[in-house]
Amino acid sequence: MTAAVTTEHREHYLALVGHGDEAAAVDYALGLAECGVSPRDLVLDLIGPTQRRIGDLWARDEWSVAQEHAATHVSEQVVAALAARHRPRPDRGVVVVACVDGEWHALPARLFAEVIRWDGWDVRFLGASVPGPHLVSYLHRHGPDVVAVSCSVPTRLTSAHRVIQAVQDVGVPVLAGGGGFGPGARWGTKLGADRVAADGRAALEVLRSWPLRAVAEVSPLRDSFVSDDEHVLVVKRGAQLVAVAMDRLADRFPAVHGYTAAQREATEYDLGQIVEFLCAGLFVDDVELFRAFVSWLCVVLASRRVPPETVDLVLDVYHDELFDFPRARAHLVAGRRQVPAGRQVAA
Ligand code: B12
Repeated sequence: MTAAVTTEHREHYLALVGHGDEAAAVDYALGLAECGVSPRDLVLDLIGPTQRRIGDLWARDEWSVAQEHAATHVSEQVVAALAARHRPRPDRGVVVVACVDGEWHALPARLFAEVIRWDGWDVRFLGASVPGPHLVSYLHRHGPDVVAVSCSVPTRLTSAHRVIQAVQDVGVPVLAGGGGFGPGARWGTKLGADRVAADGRAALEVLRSWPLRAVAEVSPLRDSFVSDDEHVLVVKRGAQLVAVAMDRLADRFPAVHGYTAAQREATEYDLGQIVEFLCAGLFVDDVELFRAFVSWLCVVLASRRVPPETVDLVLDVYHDELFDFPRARAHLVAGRRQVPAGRQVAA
C-alpha cells in the first residue's frame, strides 16, 4: 500500500523540527514510512518543502538563525534514519555527489543523494564544499560513472564552472543541480554540464536514460558565454565599492556613524553580498540572477525594518562607480527596478 505526504504531515513535521525535537521527528517520519509513504516521497515532499519553508521563515525574520540550524540538524537526522532503514542493493552505476567549493548547503545534496540511492545508484556522498583538486584525485581512485555537482547559492557558480571543467577534463560526465543553478538549472547548462536536472525527481529520469560509461561531452557553451572579464574586474573592485557605499550610507543615514563594530561588519557583509551576486550575474551573463537576488534581498531587509531606499541607494552607488562597466550597469538597473518604489533609471 502506498500513501502520499499531505499538508497536515508537513505542518506537523514543521512543528517538530521547529522545536528541535529530533526523536519525535525521526519517529514521525519512520512511522509514515511504515504506513506506506515511500522514503523518496518523504524526502521530496516532506523534508524538502519543510526546509524551503524554514528558509522563508528565516528570510521573513520569523525564525532565528539558531532555530533554522536546529531544525536543519533534525532534518539531517531524519534523512539518516530513513537511509539506514532503506538500503537497496545498488544495481546501477556509481555516482559521486559533491557540493562545489564554498558551498555549505550539504542537505540539498544529501536529499538528492538518498533519492538516487533508493533508485539503485551506488552513491558516494562527499558533502559540503569539496575543493576541485581533491575531487579530481578522488575520481582517479574511484572511477565513478557520473559526478553530480550541487550548488545552492549562485555566488558559487564560478566554483561550479571550475569543478565542471576539472571533472570533464578527466573524462567523467557531470550532472549539475541545486537551486544555485537557477530556474530549471539553466546556468548548469551554460557552464557546460553534460546534463542538468531541476530537482530530485527530474534527476531520476535524467540518470536512468543516461548510458553508463558515457564520456564527458565538452559543451560549446562551457566557455563561450564568458564574453568579457567584467565579472573579474568587479570582483577586484569589491572592497572599494563596499567602502564607497558605506560612506554614502553614513551621509544619508547619520545613525551609521554610531554603529558598533559588529553592526558595521554586518552591513559591510551585506554590501559585499550585493557585489557577489552582481558578479555571479555577470559571470553567467543573465540579468535574471541579480534581479531575483534584489527581490529576495528586499524581502529579507523589509522583514528587518530596513527601508528599501537603502538598497536603492547602494545600487545607485555601484552604478555610478562602475561607470565603465556597461554590463554591470545593466544588471544594476534591472535590480533597481525590483526595489519597491526604487527609482526607474535608464541604463
Ligand atoms: C539550511 C540552510 C542553510 C545551512 C545549510 C546547512 C546544511 N547542512 O545544508 C547554512 C547555515 C550552512 C546556510 C548558509 C547560507 N545560506 Co542557506 N539555507 C538553508 C535552507 C533554509 C535550507 C537548505 C535545505 O535544506 N534545502 C533542502 C531543499 C529544500 O533544497 P532543494 O534545493 O530543493 O534540494 C533539491 C534540489 O535542489 C536537488 N538537488 C540538490 N543538489 C543537487 C545536485 C544535483 C546534481 C541534482 C541533479 C539535483 C540536486 O535535489 C534536492 C531534492 O529534490 C535554505 C532554504 C531553501 N530554500 O533551500 C537556505 C538558503 C538556500 N540559504 C540562503 C542563504 C542566503 C545562505 C547564506 C548566504 C546566508 C549567510 N548570510 O551566510 C549562507 C551561504 C553559505 C554558502 N556559501 O554555502 C538563501 C539563498 C538565497 C539566494 N538568493 O540564493 C536560502 C534560499 C534561504 C532564503 N530563503 O533566503 N544555509
